[in-house]
Amino acid sequence: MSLSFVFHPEVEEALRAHRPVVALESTLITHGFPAPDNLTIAREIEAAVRQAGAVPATIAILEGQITVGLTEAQLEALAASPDVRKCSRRDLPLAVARRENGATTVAGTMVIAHRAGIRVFATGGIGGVHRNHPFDESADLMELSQTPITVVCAGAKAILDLPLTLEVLETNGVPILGYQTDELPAFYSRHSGLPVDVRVDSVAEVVEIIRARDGLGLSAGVLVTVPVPADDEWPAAQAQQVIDQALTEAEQLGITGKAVTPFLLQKIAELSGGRSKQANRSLLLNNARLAARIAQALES
Ligand code: PSU
Ligand code: MN
Repeated sequence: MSLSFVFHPEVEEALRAHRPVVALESTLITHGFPAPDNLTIAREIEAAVRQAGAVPATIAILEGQITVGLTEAQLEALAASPDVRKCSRRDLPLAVARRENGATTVAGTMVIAHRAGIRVFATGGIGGVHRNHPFDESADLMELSQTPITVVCAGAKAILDLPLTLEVLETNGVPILGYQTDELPAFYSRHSGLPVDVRVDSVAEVVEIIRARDGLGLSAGVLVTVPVPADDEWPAAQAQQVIDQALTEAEQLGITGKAVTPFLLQKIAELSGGRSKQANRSLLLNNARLAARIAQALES
């Protein structure tokens, strides 16, 4: 027996009619931003997808029910809920069986979006290999190797070991595209000093690569990395000190496992005095717009 999903009527209709849909994750709402910013930003991301011509489908688990596309009331409830399980692939059956509320990470969102027939997903940053803890490798990287979704992101945060993250993605067979950049963006910052596999300058080029992947019968996702808009960049030189302090505090407090990423995100927000939020919000909206354009081009 396979589990049925609950679809927002607008998402269901768009999928049936082969109109563009963009999947959105929910962990950034529950574990990425504090209330009330989280709700404001979640709404803004959905609006950005719409303005760029696609239907947003925020994915979450509500009292055990896998839900694809949230109503305004569901989004509000999720954003205000203090007790939501952060769901990567391995957490999905736990949240469903126990009738819990769950927020999906990049990996969790990819699993559900793919089964729902959605091909493009916009987020902020993917998880990766943690610095000084090479065995703490986000399940996002494994998921990208096995689920053919196109993930639009701003690279990965410098809280991670970016060179090792690239190595794992290579091993996992995940092509990394730089959208109008030769360099892997580092989330808050436009620069990492590391190369992408290929630079693309248009949506049409992204679509050609997705189609070639499909034509080869490969199962890996495609990672489209987009630098944060220049006006909102938080340059690496300034962010580094805050990032180092957050890492030191996590180490001192003995934070481990799935708590590491949310802890670091919160610490950085606290220490940066709004600077990280400006960059984070800007890159999320930018990624949402590009994802909508890719979804449109794939359906045409
Ligand atoms: N990176 C960010 N913001 C986020 C996350 C990552 O810059 O909100 C979230 C995403 O949902 C991502 C998850 O999939 O954290 C990765 O967690 P972990 O490292 O435990 O796999
Ligand atoms: Mn981890």
